[in-house]
Amino acid sequence: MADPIIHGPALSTYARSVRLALEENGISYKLNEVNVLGAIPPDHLKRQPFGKVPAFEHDGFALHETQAINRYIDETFGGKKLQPADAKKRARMNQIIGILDSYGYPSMISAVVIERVVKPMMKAEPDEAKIKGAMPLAETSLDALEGLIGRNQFLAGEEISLADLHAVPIFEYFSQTPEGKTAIAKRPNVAAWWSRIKDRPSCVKTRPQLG
Ligand SMILES: N[C@@H](CCC(=O)N[C@@H](CS)C(=O)NCC(=O)O)C(=O)O
Repeated sequence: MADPIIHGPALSTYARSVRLALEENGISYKLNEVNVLGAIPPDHLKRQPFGKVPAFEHDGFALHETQAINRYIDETFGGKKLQPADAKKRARMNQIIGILDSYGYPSMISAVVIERVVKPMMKAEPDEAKIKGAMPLAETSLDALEGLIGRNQFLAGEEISLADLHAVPIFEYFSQTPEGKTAIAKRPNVAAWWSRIKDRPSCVKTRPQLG
């Protein structure tokens, strides 16, 4: 069986979630560093018609959308299960992934991290109004996670799951902003989860180097 291929840059949060799913199971893979910051390469649009990363390939099977890719990885490769067998726990994991996709990523990454971290790296001024406008949604997302994690070790229970792997790349960048540092520190369950998970071997191995 050939190694799976992830098409996407190492800096991408969503590509990192897929890499984390493979790393957690010790599965080797090839990373094809597609650059999506400028014009999207036409061959990438054939893999991902929305011009996003990642796209994934395994044994001639092509797939995009991180949720679908990570469930495929979990259901195809042997090893540690990253989705709870219990239906209620699995629903909780999927709820958290939905929160991250719909509210967490758009506020914490698309607004706060892009303005506070990425734009200054490109010598551009951050849009303070955009950051301020996004924080209420980021805070609500963190409140939801704070309640759901409760006293669990991981976001969706006592075992690591795809919910954690969806969240780690978002927290990695958000925690580097002053707004993110403060917002995480205000929520003890989320703060404890982040400090427990951030230096896990799969996280260290895939940690992006900014700047
Ligand atoms: N629904 C997609 C979203 C992927 C996504 O938004 N990826 C970001 C990078 S982390 C991207 O491609 N951004 C480039 C852009 O929006 O132009 C998925 O789940 O894979």
